[in-house]
Amino acid sequence: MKNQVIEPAIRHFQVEGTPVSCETYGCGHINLTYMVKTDAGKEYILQRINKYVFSDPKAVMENVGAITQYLRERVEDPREALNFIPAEDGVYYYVDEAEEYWRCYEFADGVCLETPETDSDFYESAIAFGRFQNLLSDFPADTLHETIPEFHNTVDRYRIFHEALEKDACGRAKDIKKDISFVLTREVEAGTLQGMLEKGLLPLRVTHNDTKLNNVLLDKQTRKALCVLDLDTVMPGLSLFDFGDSIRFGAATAAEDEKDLSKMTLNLKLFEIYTRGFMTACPSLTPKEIEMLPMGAKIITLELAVRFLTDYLNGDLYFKTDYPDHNLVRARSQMKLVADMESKWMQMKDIVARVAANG
Ligand code: ADP
Ligand code: GN1
Ligand code: MG
Repeated sequence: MKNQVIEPAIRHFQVEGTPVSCETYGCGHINLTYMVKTDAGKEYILQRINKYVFSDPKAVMENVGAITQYLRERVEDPREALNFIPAEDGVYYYVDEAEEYWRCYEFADGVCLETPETDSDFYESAIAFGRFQNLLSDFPADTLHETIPEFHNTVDRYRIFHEALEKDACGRAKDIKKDISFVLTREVEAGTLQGMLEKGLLPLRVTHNDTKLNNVLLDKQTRKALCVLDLDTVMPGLSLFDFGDSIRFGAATAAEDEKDLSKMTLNLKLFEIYTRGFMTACPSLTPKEIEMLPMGAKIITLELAVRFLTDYLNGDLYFKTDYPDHNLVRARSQMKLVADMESKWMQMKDIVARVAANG
């Protein structure tokens, strides 16, 4: 969408040239994102950080700054790391009069997809996220702020869901009884990975935590993995959720907000392709992690259903929505995907075992 106004915040960053256009950009659900062009022929991404989601934007920027610097020292091609533009005072964010936090990156010129156009695209996204996690395996995890506490603690996500259900702020619960029942009947299973983490059966790693296909860029010419975006939730977490979230989004046969549920299934071929890519790029996965990969995909999908449903009950405060029941539509598509994974469970397990054995 064209934005006639050039966001004044851009003037506080050390960009090359004078901004000549500013348009909303991308399909992210959280931050307000603009693409800015200047008369010097340069392109930038300008973002207003969502303060409802990130209560401490300064901590977010400290994490993102430390991670990009760490990556920059280790990648072969400088295009593999994001490039933040400093504000006037040299820090990587600017706070406006309304106490809103802004940041600016160089526009990374690559292919950003909502659905894979080819099998190879999806394989490359697995390489990007797997490599990202592998590169961060020695990052000092204790220096990272927890930008969203208990982000992928599924047990805690259910606790928050129960609170929203009890409160029923918009009187919506009465019309979604079947949906509520779907997630509640799976509540015990949903805690499996959190339980294993607490028992020390799964390692805590530095993970991306938001591994949607549209958070990765492919090289325009070669279509190879180029750069991982959206580093706001890089925190200690489970590799299984990084794997699973990519499957949830990219190996599904329909968009996250598809209304026709018959279209929403798991594409097993894409599941296999991603599994192969992720295991190749991330060779340090333990046998237990590998065994639990299908569970990572199922639980994160269920977690998203719970998060979308919670936000629907709360009156759509967290995720950007385009129409009144957008979050409910999203929740239902995720539930359909969970049901489809359940029906393909043995095949998912067989695929993982086969890839682990043969590569
Ligand atoms: P959100 O948290 O709202 O998802 P993102 O940081 O993922 O915000 O940005 C939203 C979208 O903007 C991305 O999906 C991508 O399309 C685009 N984008 C973000 N940063 C860059 C960048 N540095 N270069 C090119 N495109 C970007
Ligand atoms: C949000 O920011 P974005 O659009 O990449 C969300 C993810 C969800 C995703 C669902 C910080 O991701 O956790 O999985 O929407 N990010 C945050 O599409 O909550
Ligand atoms: Mg994003």
